[in-house]
Parts: sequence; C-alpha cells; structure tokens
Amino acid sequence: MADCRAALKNDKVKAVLTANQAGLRLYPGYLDDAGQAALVAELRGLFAAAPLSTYRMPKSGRPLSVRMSNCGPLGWISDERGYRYEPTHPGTGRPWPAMPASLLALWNAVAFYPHPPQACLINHYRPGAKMGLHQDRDEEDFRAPVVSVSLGDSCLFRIGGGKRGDPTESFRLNSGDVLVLGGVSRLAFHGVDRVYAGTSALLPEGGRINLTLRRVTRPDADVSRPEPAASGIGPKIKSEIGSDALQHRH
Ligand code: MD3
Ligand code: FE
Repeated sequence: MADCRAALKNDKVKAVLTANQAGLRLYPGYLDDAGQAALVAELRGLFAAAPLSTYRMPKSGRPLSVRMSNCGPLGWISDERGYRYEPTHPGTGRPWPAMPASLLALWNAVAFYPHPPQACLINHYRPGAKMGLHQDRDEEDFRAPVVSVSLGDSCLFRIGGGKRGDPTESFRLNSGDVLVLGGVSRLAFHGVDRVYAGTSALLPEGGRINLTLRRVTRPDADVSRPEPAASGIGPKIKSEIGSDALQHRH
C-alpha cells in the first residue's frame, strides 16, 4: 500500500489517498469563519421551511441517528419503502427549498462537472450520532462527483474502496473542510465513526452538519426520459445490508 500512496499539497488542495480512493480531493478549511457562519445562517432559514427529519431504514424501520433535510430540486429520503430521491419534503409535502447560490458557486469551483447539482442532502449529527460504512449509489450517474461540506464539530471520517472488505483509511473532517469525491472514490465505501463534541463553536447547540451536493439524473436523459411511473426517481436497488453494530443508510 505504501507504494500507491500519494500526498499532494499546494495552496488549496491536500489529498492523501490510495488507488482505491483516486479522485478524492480534500480542501482543508476551504470556508473561512465568515463563510461558515453565512452558510449556517442560510441553513437556519432552510430548516424552518424543511425541518430536519428522522428517516427510517427500509425493511427494518430502524431510525437513523443522523437527522436529515435537503435543498435543491430533489432530496434524498429513506423510509420503510426504500431509499430514493423525491421532489418534496415527506413531512410538509412542499418542494425542497432552493439550493443557496453559495452552494452552486462552490460546486462550480470544485466539481469540474458541466451541470449543476440537483440535490443537497443535509445531515445533522447530534452527539453520539454516526453513519455506518455505505456506498452512495441511489444516483443514476456516477460520473458526477459528490461534493461534501463539513460544519461544526469535527468527525472521524472513514473511506475504503469499491468493495466492503477493502482496506479503509480514516481522517478528520473539520468545520469548513470541503471534500470532493470523484473518479473511483465516487463509489468508495465510507462512513462517519464518531463526532468529537466541543471541537467547534460554530453551532451553539453543538454537533455537526454535513452537506453533500449531488447530481441525480443523467444530464442527457433530463429532457427525453419518460415520466416516472410512480413517485420517486428511477429504480433503487440496494445491495448492501447494514450490520447491527453501526447504522447504515445504503
Ligand atoms: C465518498 N455523508 O451523506 S461526507 C452521505 O459526513 C455521507 O455526513 C457523510 O456519507 C457525512 O452519504 C460523509 C463525505 C462523503 C460524502 C459522499 C460520498 C464521502 C463520500 C460519496 C461517495 C464516496
Ligand atoms: Fe455517503
């Protein structure tokens, strides 16, 4: 493994990766204090319109410890019927709030992808919340990266390869960090093992917020694809079963 490790560093980007995680880019402290505070202020307004919800795992109905909301045309949800993207908030029935311009600008700056994001999943971790190792594969197009923004308390993030058993590496994500998951890292297993309480003063109530900007549909299919038969966007096939030790979303 030592042979295939590469450490890259310049003013903006720092990445420590193995071949399993090629395409991953970490921008430590991409957002400064003012940028983080401005984003949190936008999120407060957003939560008033689209409250954070406790989603349930398909089949088991077990609640996730992370609470979630979304903005943008589509939002990721989970309930007994499965994981999927929906155009409306499951509680209010209203469309998700618009994606803030600052997030569109962030995507344009770091994604290197010629179409805008369609969904921003907002994860809120209270102390003790975590997210088990999973893949993000409810999207139709894996050519677009996922762009993640961390706010509030630091966490221990873990990422492996395209198979559940592949070796993993862990590093901290701190408030203001931006992580871009492109290339083969787009389908890497990943999760959040723990949140370190008291490591940031950004959120007075404590905890951690993570935003993930995502492309959901294939750009070339946007116009021509037929209407979905029922609610939800496309078939959602789950391949992984969560272990009991950790909570799994995918
Ligand atoms: C690697 N969120 O929302 S962010 C998720 O911190 C999710 O809330 C975690 O995993 C969080 O699905 C991790 C970093 C991240 C986001 C998306 C990825 C890593 C990823 C997609 C593919 C591979
Ligand atoms: Fe994920």
